[in-house]
Amino acid sequence: MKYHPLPSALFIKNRKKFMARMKPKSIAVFNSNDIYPISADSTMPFEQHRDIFYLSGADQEETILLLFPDALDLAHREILFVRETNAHIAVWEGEKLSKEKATDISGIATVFWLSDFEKVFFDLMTEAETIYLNTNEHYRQAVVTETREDRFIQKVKEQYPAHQVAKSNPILQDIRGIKEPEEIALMQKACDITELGFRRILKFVKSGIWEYEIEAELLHEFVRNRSKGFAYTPIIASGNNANVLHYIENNQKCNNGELILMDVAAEYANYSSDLTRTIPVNGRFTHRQREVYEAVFRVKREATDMLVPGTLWAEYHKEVGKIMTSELLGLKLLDKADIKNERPDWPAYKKYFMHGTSHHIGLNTHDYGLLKTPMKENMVFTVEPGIYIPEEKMGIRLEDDVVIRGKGKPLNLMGNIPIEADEIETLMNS
Ligand SMILES: [Mn+2]
Repeated sequence: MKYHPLPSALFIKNRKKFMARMKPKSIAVFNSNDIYPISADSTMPFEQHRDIFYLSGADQEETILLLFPDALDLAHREILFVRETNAHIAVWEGEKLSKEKATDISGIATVFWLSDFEKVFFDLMTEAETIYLNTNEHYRQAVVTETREDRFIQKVKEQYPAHQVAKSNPILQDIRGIKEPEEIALMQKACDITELGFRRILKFVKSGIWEYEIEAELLHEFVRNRSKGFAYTPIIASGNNANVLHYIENNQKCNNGELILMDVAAEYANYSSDLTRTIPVNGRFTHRQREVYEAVFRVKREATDMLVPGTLWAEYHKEVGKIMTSELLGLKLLDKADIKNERPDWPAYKKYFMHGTSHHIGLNTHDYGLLKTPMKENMVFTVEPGIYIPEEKMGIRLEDDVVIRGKGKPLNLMGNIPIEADEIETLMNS
């Protein structure tokens, strides 16, 4: 791990919150992700499952967390199972978690080797009535591969048919949606690393540069600041490429007079940041580019102000739609007839702004978090309006990450990252 050690107090708090929501006499189990194969003996870099990480801080493959708040033996209320290391593994793969280290990281006193799991689990299941299974219920999930968690669920259902089952995911969606101060500090760190990358880019971009050269500069800056790299696949889209919302080829030349839309951000300690900036290739916005830029920026500021406790996500999106509609009228992209004839299920503004304005962010870029109940303090959201005009070969999106506060406007974790058109121009020309 490149990141500095994290406070185990965070994971202790997180488990306490989860266990407070469990039914009497119930066990919850959380599995690590698999290491995914490419082919032959090569594998994808390991990415820990965010739920076991959130509850234990264990960032190692094959780790299992078991929670059993009503266990008769106090030592069995929280157990971490880790892969047993040996001299051979130490030589080939390096240091793995020892039992002591696993306790340090997680704050869990009882650590067993993974090979003891079946025996211990069977014994504890005889004391339990309910088993919590961790299915993926994220609103955007589309998983076709079988995860380690899926295999565990199958096995439990076959081997323990008399137990009741319960769902971990709704509890996690709720508690992970509201961030602890330690988590906000880690997200701030991710945003600060992103800022370093963006400032580097402002000095680097000029006519004739290639999109992948920008990607390389960012990765360099992220990794040298202890990030694993991009929090999500970077979008570096010059000119008309910005009108492909998930453009990730990043293989085109940036031409004089075009804009570059960059949806690029660093992770830190598995926490995401999510930034979008749109800058002129040659360091100067044209009159029209600036006009559209200012419109997006105004929508972003007004949307941000609405992110306060009590706001409903769906209503918020409707309000942002209204603000965007008036900006598009101002830009002469829509006229009154377009508004009069719009369909309630597909308002006219969606022709130029077809995606959502905000999503939860945290351990996942599109994070867990309740969306149908009023917003609460310490939820963290992106704010990312955009205007996409294929007929003008231009797309502009601006995005920051903000924390909802108890009173007043949200805290912008990206408040130091240049966004004013004048400041962008000054920095690009200095
Ligand atoms: Mn986003």
